[in-house]
Amino acid sequence: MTNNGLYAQFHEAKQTGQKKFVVLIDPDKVRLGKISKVLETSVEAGVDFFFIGGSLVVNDMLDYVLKSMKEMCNIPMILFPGNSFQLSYKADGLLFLSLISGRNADLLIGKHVITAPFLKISPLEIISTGYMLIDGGIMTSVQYMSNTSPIPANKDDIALCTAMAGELLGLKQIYMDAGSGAKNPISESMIQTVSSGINIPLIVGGGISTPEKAAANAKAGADVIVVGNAIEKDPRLIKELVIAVHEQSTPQKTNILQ
Ligand code: 1GP
Repeated sequence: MTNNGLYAQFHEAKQTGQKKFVVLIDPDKVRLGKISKVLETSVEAGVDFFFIGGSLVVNDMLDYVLKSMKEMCNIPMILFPGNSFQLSYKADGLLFLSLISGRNADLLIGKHVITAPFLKISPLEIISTGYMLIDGGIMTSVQYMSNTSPIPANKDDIALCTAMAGELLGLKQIYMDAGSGAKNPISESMIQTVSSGINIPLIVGGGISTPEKAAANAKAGADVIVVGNAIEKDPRLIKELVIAVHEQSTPQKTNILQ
Protein backbone atom coordinates (compact mmCIF):
# COMPACT_ATOMS: atom_id res chain seq x y z
CA MET A 1 0.00 0.00 0.00
CA THR A 2 1.56 3.24 -1.11
CA ASN A 3 0.47 6.83 -1.22
CA ASN A 4 0.93 7.83 -4.85
CA GLY A 5 -0.91 11.13 -4.33
CA LEU A 6 -3.97 9.99 -6.29
CA TYR A 7 -6.66 10.48 -3.65
CA ALA A 8 -5.05 13.80 -2.77
CA GLN A 9 -5.90 14.93 -6.31
CA PHE A 10 -9.55 13.85 -6.03
CA HIS A 11 -9.80 15.51 -2.62
CA GLU A 12 -8.23 18.73 -3.83
CA ALA A 13 -10.54 18.78 -6.85
CA LYS A 14 -13.53 18.59 -4.52
CA GLN A 15 -12.16 21.31 -2.24
CA THR A 16 -11.27 23.73 -5.03
CA GLY A 17 -14.09 23.03 -7.51
CA GLN A 18 -11.77 21.58 -10.17
CA LYS A 19 -13.53 19.05 -12.40
CA LYS A 20 -11.70 15.89 -13.49
CA PHE A 21 -12.22 13.67 -16.52
CA VAL A 22 -11.58 9.92 -16.58
CA VAL A 23 -11.42 7.53 -19.52
CA LEU A 24 -12.56 4.00 -18.64
CA ILE A 25 -10.68 1.22 -20.39
CA ASP A 26 -12.00 -2.34 -20.40
CA PRO A 27 -8.99 -4.63 -21.05
CA ASP A 28 -11.28 -7.24 -22.58
CA LYS A 29 -12.47 -4.89 -25.28
CA VAL A 30 -9.13 -3.32 -26.06
CA ARG A 31 -7.59 -3.74 -29.45
CA LEU A 32 -4.02 -2.57 -29.25
CA GLY A 33 -4.22 -0.57 -32.48
CA LYS A 34 -7.14 1.38 -31.10
CA ILE A 35 -5.70 1.87 -27.63
CA SER A 36 -2.71 3.79 -28.94
CA LYS A 37 -5.15 6.22 -30.59
CA VAL A 38 -7.05 6.56 -27.30
CA LEU A 39 -3.82 7.17 -25.35
CA GLU A 40 -2.47 9.68 -27.83
CA THR A 41 -5.72 11.66 -27.84
CA SER A 42 -5.99 11.43 -24.04
CA VAL A 43 -2.52 12.95 -23.58
CA GLU A 44 -3.24 15.74 -26.08
CA ALA A 45 -6.62 16.49 -24.55
CA GLY A 46 -5.46 16.47 -20.91
CA VAL A 47 -7.35 13.46 -19.53
CA ASP A 48 -6.79 13.35 -15.75
CA PHE A 49 -6.94 9.60 -15.01
CA PHE A 50 -7.60 6.21 -16.55
CA PHE A 51 -9.85 3.70 -14.79
CA ILE A 52 -9.14 0.15 -15.91
CA GLY A 53 -11.69 -2.59 -15.41
CA GLY A 54 -14.75 -4.46 -16.58
CA SER A 55 -17.36 -6.81 -15.20
CA LEU A 56 -15.57 -9.89 -16.48
CA VAL A 57 -11.99 -9.38 -17.72
CA VAL A 58 -11.57 -12.97 -18.77
CA ASN A 59 -8.37 -12.82 -20.72
CA ASP A 60 -4.80 -12.23 -19.62
CA MET A 61 -4.67 -8.76 -21.13
CA LEU A 62 -4.70 -6.76 -17.89
CA ASP A 63 -0.95 -6.76 -17.17
CA TYR A 64 -0.12 -6.36 -20.83
CA VAL A 65 -2.51 -3.45 -21.33
CA LEU A 66 -1.20 -1.66 -18.22
CA LYS A 67 2.41 -2.18 -19.26
CA SER A 68 1.75 -0.88 -22.77
CA MET A 69 -0.15 2.11 -21.38
CA LYS A 70 2.67 3.01 -19.00
CA GLU A 71 5.15 2.94 -21.86
CA MET A 72 3.00 5.32 -23.88
CA CYS A 73 1.90 7.93 -21.33
CA ASN A 74 2.09 9.25 -17.76
CA ILE A 75 -1.62 9.56 -17.02
CA PRO A 76 -2.28 7.74 -13.70
CA MET A 77 -3.91 4.32 -14.05
CA ILE A 78 -6.41 3.28 -11.40
CA LEU A 79 -7.91 -0.21 -11.28
CA PHE A 80 -11.71 -0.29 -11.18
CA PRO A 81 -12.08 -4.01 -10.50
CA GLY A 82 -15.17 -6.00 -11.43
CA ASN A 83 -13.94 -8.85 -9.23
CA SER A 84 -11.08 -9.84 -6.93
CA PHE A 85 -9.02 -11.34 -9.77
CA GLN A 86 -8.56 -7.99 -11.47
CA LEU A 87 -5.45 -7.09 -9.56
CA SER A 88 -2.20 -5.94 -11.08
CA TYR A 89 0.77 -4.25 -9.48
CA LYS A 90 1.42 -2.45 -12.77
CA ALA A 91 -1.32 0.10 -12.03
CA ASP A 92 -0.88 3.13 -9.75
CA GLY A 93 -3.95 2.72 -7.60
CA LEU A 94 -7.12 0.74 -6.99
CA LEU A 95 -10.69 1.74 -6.19
CA PHE A 96 -11.49 -0.49 -3.20
CA LEU A 97 -15.20 -0.68 -3.95
CA SER A 98 -17.93 -1.43 -1.47
CA LEU A 99 -21.27 -1.83 -3.27
CA ILE A 100 -23.29 0.23 -0.80
CA SER A 101 -26.41 0.48 -2.97
CA GLY A 102 -26.83 -3.32 -2.74
CA ARG A 103 -27.34 -5.84 0.00
CA ASN A 104 -24.92 -8.48 -1.21
CA ALA A 105 -22.69 -8.99 1.84
CA ASP A 106 -19.87 -10.38 -0.29
CA LEU A 107 -19.58 -7.13 -2.22
CA LEU A 108 -20.01 -4.97 0.87
CA ILE A 109 -17.17 -6.61 2.85
CA GLY A 110 -16.66 -10.29 1.86
CA LYS A 111 -14.34 -10.01 -1.15
CA HIS A 112 -12.45 -7.27 0.68
CA VAL A 113 -11.45 -9.66 3.45
CA ILE A 114 -9.95 -12.04 0.89
CA THR A 115 -8.02 -9.36 -0.99
CA ALA A 116 -6.92 -7.23 1.99
CA PRO A 117 -3.61 -9.07 2.69
CA PHE A 118 -2.58 -8.78 -0.99
CA LEU A 119 -3.48 -5.10 -1.11
CA LYS A 120 -1.68 -4.34 2.13
CA ILE A 121 1.65 -5.46 0.68
CA SER A 122 1.00 -4.08 -2.80
CA PRO A 123 2.57 -0.93 -4.26
CA LEU A 124 -0.91 0.32 -5.22
CA GLU A 125 -2.63 3.28 -3.62
CA ILE A 126 -5.86 1.88 -2.19
CA ILE A 127 -8.79 4.30 -2.33
CA SER A 128 -11.88 3.18 -0.41
CA THR A 129 -14.93 4.01 -2.51
CA GLY A 130 -18.67 3.72 -1.87
CA TYR A 131 -20.02 2.32 -5.13
CA MET A 132 -23.67 3.07 -5.89
CA LEU A 133 -25.50 1.52 -8.81
CA ILE A 134 -28.33 3.65 -10.16
CA ASP A 135 -30.98 2.24 -12.51
CA GLY A 136 -29.97 3.19 -16.05
CA GLY A 137 -32.99 1.79 -17.88
CA ILE A 138 -31.47 -1.56 -18.89
CA MET A 139 -29.97 -4.51 -17.01
CA THR A 140 -26.23 -3.76 -17.12
CA SER A 141 -23.45 -6.32 -16.66
CA VAL A 142 -22.58 -5.02 -13.21
CA GLN A 143 -26.21 -5.28 -12.07
CA TYR A 144 -26.45 -8.86 -13.30
CA MET A 145 -23.02 -9.91 -12.01
CA SER A 146 -23.46 -8.30 -8.60
CA ASN A 147 -26.92 -9.79 -8.11
CA THR A 148 -28.17 -6.55 -6.57
CA SER A 149 -30.96 -4.11 -7.34
CA PRO A 150 -29.87 -0.63 -8.36
CA ILE A 151 -31.32 2.47 -6.70
CA PRO A 152 -34.35 3.59 -8.75
CA ALA A 153 -33.45 6.50 -11.05
CA ASN A 154 -36.03 8.85 -9.53
CA LYS A 155 -35.22 8.16 -5.86
CA ASP A 156 -32.86 11.04 -5.21
CA ASP A 157 -33.51 10.80 -1.47
CA ILE A 158 -32.43 7.13 -1.28
CA ALA A 159 -29.28 7.96 -3.25
CA LEU A 160 -28.53 10.85 -0.91
CA CYS A 161 -28.99 8.82 2.29
CA THR A 162 -26.89 5.97 0.86
CA ALA A 163 -24.05 8.35 -0.02
CA MET A 164 -24.31 10.02 3.39
CA ALA A 165 -24.08 6.61 5.09
CA GLY A 166 -21.00 5.80 3.00
CA GLU A 167 -19.36 9.05 4.08
CA LEU A 168 -20.21 8.45 7.73
CA LEU A 169 -18.72 4.95 7.50
CA GLY A 170 -15.45 6.59 6.48
CA LEU A 171 -15.39 5.80 2.77
CA LYS A 172 -13.23 8.38 1.00
CA GLN A 173 -15.35 8.99 -2.09
CA ILE A 174 -18.63 8.00 -3.75
CA TYR A 175 -18.95 6.56 -7.27
CA MET A 176 -22.49 6.77 -8.68
CA ASP A 177 -22.75 4.56 -11.74
CA ALA A 178 -25.65 3.80 -14.08
CA GLY A 179 -23.48 0.92 -15.41
CA SER A 180 -21.52 0.72 -18.62
CA GLY A 181 -23.72 1.33 -21.66
CA ALA A 182 -26.69 2.49 -19.58
CA LYS A 183 -29.62 3.70 -21.66
CA ASN A 184 -30.32 6.58 -19.29
CA PRO A 185 -27.40 8.26 -17.56
CA ILE A 186 -27.88 9.50 -13.98
CA SER A 187 -30.09 12.61 -13.74
CA GLU A 188 -28.65 16.00 -12.89
CA SER A 189 -31.24 16.29 -10.16
CA MET A 190 -29.88 13.17 -8.39
CA ILE A 191 -26.28 14.36 -8.84
CA GLN A 192 -27.12 17.74 -7.35
CA THR A 193 -28.97 16.23 -4.39
CA VAL A 194 -26.16 13.81 -3.56
CA SER A 195 -23.35 16.27 -4.15
CA SER A 196 -24.88 18.91 -1.89
CA GLY A 197 -25.26 16.40 0.96
CA ILE A 198 -21.70 15.02 1.16
CA ASN A 199 -18.24 16.49 1.63
CA ILE A 200 -16.27 13.77 -0.15
CA PRO A 201 -15.55 13.61 -3.90
CA LEU A 202 -18.39 12.42 -6.14
CA ILE A 203 -17.57 10.36 -9.25
CA VAL A 204 -20.33 9.90 -11.86
CA GLY A 205 -20.45 7.55 -14.86
CA GLY A 206 -22.56 5.23 -16.96
CA GLY A 207 -24.17 6.02 -20.31
CA ILE A 208 -22.63 9.48 -20.76
CA SER A 209 -22.17 9.91 -24.50
CA THR A 210 -22.13 13.64 -25.22
CA PRO A 211 -20.03 16.61 -24.06
CA GLU A 212 -23.30 18.39 -23.14
CA LYS A 213 -24.31 15.67 -20.66
CA ALA A 214 -20.78 15.48 -19.24
CA ALA A 215 -20.82 19.26 -18.70
CA ALA A 216 -24.31 19.20 -17.18
CA ASN A 217 -23.24 16.50 -14.71
CA ALA A 218 -20.14 18.44 -13.67
CA LYS A 219 -22.23 21.59 -13.28
CA ALA A 220 -24.74 19.68 -11.15
CA GLY A 221 -21.96 18.76 -8.71
CA ALA A 222 -20.06 15.73 -10.00
CA ASP A 223 -16.35 16.21 -9.27
CA VAL A 224 -15.20 13.46 -11.62
CA ILE A 225 -16.85 12.28 -14.85
CA VAL A 226 -16.14 8.80 -16.26
CA VAL A 227 -16.77 7.77 -19.88
CA GLY A 228 -16.01 4.37 -21.44
CA ASN A 229 -18.40 3.10 -24.11
CA ALA A 230 -18.82 6.29 -26.11
CA ILE A 231 -15.02 6.64 -26.34
CA GLU A 232 -14.59 3.00 -27.40
CA LYS A 233 -16.93 3.78 -30.28
CA ASP A 234 -15.31 7.11 -31.19
CA PRO A 235 -12.00 8.13 -29.55
CA ARG A 236 -12.27 11.56 -31.20
CA LEU A 237 -14.91 12.42 -28.58
CA ILE A 238 -12.22 12.60 -25.89
CA LYS A 239 -11.15 16.17 -26.65
CA GLU A 240 -14.65 17.61 -26.55
CA LEU A 241 -15.48 15.68 -23.38
CA VAL A 242 -12.36 16.91 -21.58
CA ILE A 243 -13.03 20.52 -22.54
CA ALA A 244 -16.70 20.27 -21.56
CA VAL A 245 -15.81 18.93 -18.10
CA HIS A 246 -12.80 21.13 -17.36
CA GLU A 247 -14.80 24.22 -18.36
CA GLN A 248 -17.09 23.61 -15.42
CA SER A 249 -14.22 24.10 -12.94
CA THR A 250 -14.45 27.01 -10.55
CA PRO A 251 -12.00 29.70 -11.68
CA GLN A 252 -8.99 29.73 -9.38
CA LYS A 253 -8.39 32.94 -7.41
CA THR A 254 -5.05 34.49 -8.27
CA ASN A 255 -3.13 36.32 -5.60
CA ILE A 256 -2.68 39.85 -6.95
CA LEU A 257 0.22 40.44 -4.57
CA GLN A 258 2.29 37.74 -6.25
C1 1GP B 1 -19.12 2.24 -16.18
O1 1GP B 1 -19.18 4.46 -15.34
C2 1GP B 1 -18.58 3.62 -16.26
O2 1GP B 1 -18.85 1.64 -14.97
C3 1GP B 1 -18.64 4.17 -17.67
O3 1GP B 1 -19.83 3.87 -18.33
O4 1GP B 1 -19.06 2.83 -20.45
O5 1GP B 1 -21.37 3.76 -20.27
O6 1GP B 1 -19.39 5.27 -20.35
P1 1GP B 1 -19.90 3.94 -19.93
